[in-house]
Amino acid sequence: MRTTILALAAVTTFSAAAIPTSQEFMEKMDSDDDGFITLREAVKNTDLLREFGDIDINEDGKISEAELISSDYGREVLSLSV
Ligand SMILES: [Ca+2]
Ligand SMILES: [Ca+2]
Repeated sequence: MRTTILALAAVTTFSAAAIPTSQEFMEKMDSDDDGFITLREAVKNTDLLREFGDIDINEDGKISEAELISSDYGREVLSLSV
């Protein structure tokens, strides 16, 4: 029984550590669901916040999914098979 619980815990940990898709990442960061990550929403993620200026290509103060995908940060963080 104890082995089963440990195995389940291992599986859960593994899936939680899986690399997110850009859509999952946007959903997680985009608190108000407007399709963009604003600076205020990016505060939750220090790495993202640090790269914010580089990711926000058109400098409108928010990150779209397209900007995220085309950024170095996005390529590193997200599992993009395209
Ligand atoms: Ca938003
Ligand atoms: Ca932008």
